Amino acid sequence: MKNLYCLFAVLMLAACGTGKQKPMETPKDQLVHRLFSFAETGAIAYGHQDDLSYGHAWVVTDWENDPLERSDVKDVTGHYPMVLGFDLGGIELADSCNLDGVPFGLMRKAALKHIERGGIVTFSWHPRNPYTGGDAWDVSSDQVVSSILKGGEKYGEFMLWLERAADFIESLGPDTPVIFRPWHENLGSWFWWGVRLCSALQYKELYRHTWLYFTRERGLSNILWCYSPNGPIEPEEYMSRYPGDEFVDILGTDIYEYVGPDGLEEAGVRFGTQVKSMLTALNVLATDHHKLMCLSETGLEGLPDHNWWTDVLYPAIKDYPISYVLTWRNAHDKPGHFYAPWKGFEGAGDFKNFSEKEDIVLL
Ligand code: BMA
Repeated sequence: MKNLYCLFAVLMLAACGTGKQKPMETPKDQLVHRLFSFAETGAIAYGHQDDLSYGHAWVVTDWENDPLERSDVKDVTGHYPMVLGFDLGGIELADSCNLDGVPFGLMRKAALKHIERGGIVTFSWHPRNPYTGGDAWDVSSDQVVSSILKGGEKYGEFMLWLERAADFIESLGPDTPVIFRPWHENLGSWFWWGVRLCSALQYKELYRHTWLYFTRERGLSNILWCYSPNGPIEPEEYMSRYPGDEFVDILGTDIYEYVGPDGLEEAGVRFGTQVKSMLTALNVLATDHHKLMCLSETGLEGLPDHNWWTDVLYPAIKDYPISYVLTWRNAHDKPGHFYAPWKGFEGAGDFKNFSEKEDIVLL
């Protein structure tokens, strides 16, 4: 009898204990908390697009046997970028390589390896134009978005495109949290989902439809959704096509530096002002909506300013709680199209100095 009482007491304690325990953190929660902890401690993770698949003058060819240890960022700083970006453009037609020639097999392997090393992975998507058959930049028709929404003539075809993109993310495994950033730079008009190509309602519908399919129909709960219009823009404009709090985890923005006729120095000053004003606005929005924030894409093509990292980028971002900043790709087949230094590049030292700032986090 005594033993039975003991057993009862033990079971009760165990039950109470379980009741008090917090619900288990999902892999998505863990990544959300990790990104918040960067922001809360004033740290900013550094990211680079396509970093493990090619660099300024090299490309992985035999990806199945390659250890994927090469990185322009690592060649210069000794560290991999903390965030690795990839683009799914091409997955919609079941291509074997993406629009920039990265095999999807390599992408999957690199993403998993990077996460295993402790890194974070983000996906953008430049899908073709489902209405005209052109590419993501084909803005010849403003009927594209309406044609793929429910009731539209391309709805069925587009569902297959979503299915293929979801299949790829699903293939990473349910415990692999990733950031997905579809329908980006939507307040410009250079992509078929841009501001002059569809109504605000249609855009929101497109984003929500994508979210609903991935999350509800496919059960992909490992995704952090990033909304990333092009900047700089006013906060009201930023929110004019915001899909809604339920569908977004990270408020991002893409802002590049462009050199105009007034020269490099002015371009840097202009870029700094734009980034600061955009991040000031995003900070208010992110606080109000309880969201993370990031500079989802940025850079100065070809880095003609050899002190860009410490003179321009760092002062522009250092005072804002962005979880990460990602610079665009170093194309191996277009010598001037690079956004991170590589070994031998004259301005590499400044990037190393940037990477060694105590609030900049690499892997
Ligand atoms: C652009 C350029 C293109 C590329 C596209 C998608 O900014 O880098 O060469 O195809 O992004 O990655």
